[in-house]
Amino acid sequence: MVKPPAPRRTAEFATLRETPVSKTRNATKAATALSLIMSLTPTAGAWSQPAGTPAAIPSFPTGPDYAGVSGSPAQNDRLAALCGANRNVKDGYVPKPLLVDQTRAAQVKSKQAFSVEVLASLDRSVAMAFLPDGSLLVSQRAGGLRRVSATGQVSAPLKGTPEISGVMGTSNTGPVLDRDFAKTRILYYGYTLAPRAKGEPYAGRILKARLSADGAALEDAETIFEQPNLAPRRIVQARDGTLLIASAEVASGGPNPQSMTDPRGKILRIATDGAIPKDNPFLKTPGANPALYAIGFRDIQGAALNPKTGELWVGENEPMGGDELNRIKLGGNYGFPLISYGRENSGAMINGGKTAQDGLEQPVYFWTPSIAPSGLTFYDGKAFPAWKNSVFLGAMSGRQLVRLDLKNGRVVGEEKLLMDRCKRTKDVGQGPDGLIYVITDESPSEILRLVPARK
Ligand SMILES: [Ca+2]
Repeated sequence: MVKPPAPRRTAEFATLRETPVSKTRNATKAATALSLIMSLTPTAGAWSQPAGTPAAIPSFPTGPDYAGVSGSPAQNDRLAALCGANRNVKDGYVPKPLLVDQTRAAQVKSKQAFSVEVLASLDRSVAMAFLPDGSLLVSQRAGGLRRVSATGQVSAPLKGTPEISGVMGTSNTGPVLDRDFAKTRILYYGYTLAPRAKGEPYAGRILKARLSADGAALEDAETIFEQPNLAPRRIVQARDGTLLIASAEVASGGPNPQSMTDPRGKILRIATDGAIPKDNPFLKTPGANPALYAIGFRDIQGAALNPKTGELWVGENEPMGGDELNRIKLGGNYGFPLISYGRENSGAMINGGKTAQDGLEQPVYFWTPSIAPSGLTFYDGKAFPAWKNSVFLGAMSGRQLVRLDLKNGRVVGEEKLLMDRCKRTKDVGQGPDGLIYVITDESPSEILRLVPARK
């Protein structure tokens, strides 16, 4: 068995490459958080791989039940002819859910007629924010930000954005506008930095900056938070103003998501100046990283607040199958890699195929085989009445936009949209106009706008 690496010591902070934006007036706060972490016991909560001989990689008969990706075998045959085969659909592994409504909800076809406009095409992009003037601010996978006007004009890259380096393909979050953006023009942006030398870890940073009056540059940029092995995928501002940061695990089967020190496979919570909130859930846990908010994730690539409750919901990629929709509780442990409805990328079972354990949170919903969920949003607009209160998720390998019907916080129906376009989808959001915007995960990316069909 692979022995998990010893938890990283935070002295690695000192070796990080500096970029211009890191010369911050807030360096003191980051240093305070750093020294706090450095004083902690690094082994607390570390997860150990179960002892024993590695099991053989099991095989599962392929198909014909691949409803988890495409909706039905007939649908899949049609899509295979149109888009090419989907590598996930023939996986025959179908784990038994703990709760009956946790997977493969009834496939629905809503009566909502709509058309799709291609608003713009631009270099491969990650995520978007909606600016008050009706334009979009979009982050690019290779780094940088561009504005896209309401009529689809794409700006030059914004000045003042940091250099970034990828971790598992995605190296940055979308820009996230502060709730007072209309007054302050403040936004947040997370990204990873390459290791400075071989053998050293990458680091993740959260940047706070002001969008210039003409929208062409980031100004007054400051690093408010930084940790080694932080891989920020999404940032959401909670109702109380704090920032919730989803950070990915890179290894297929863990082990870092159960570590109480390492930021991999976690949701972290910080104040908008980078300080640690006094009510973070693990402050009294000996040795714990004080920024931790919830633990036990693989790779969250979508996150949004439920507009009715203010709770954070996330979409999570497991290695092979078992992708999850989760509703986040303060201090919750979401189980990876102790429990999972998926398997490692090699096909090996994760922790013997265990899918449930007392004290570990179950997903609201999961997909086996994988759809690779990305951006997530709740819809509460007026443009699509039939979709009110739905959850939308982009899907990368699933090449679709998923819409889920919720009832009392449970999934009661699943609709697969945009499949005929054969595109990976990376982000989905609701514009201030109530329309739905989608970024495809392609080179180039398209920005799609869903518009109700005229009667
Ligand atoms: Ca989980």
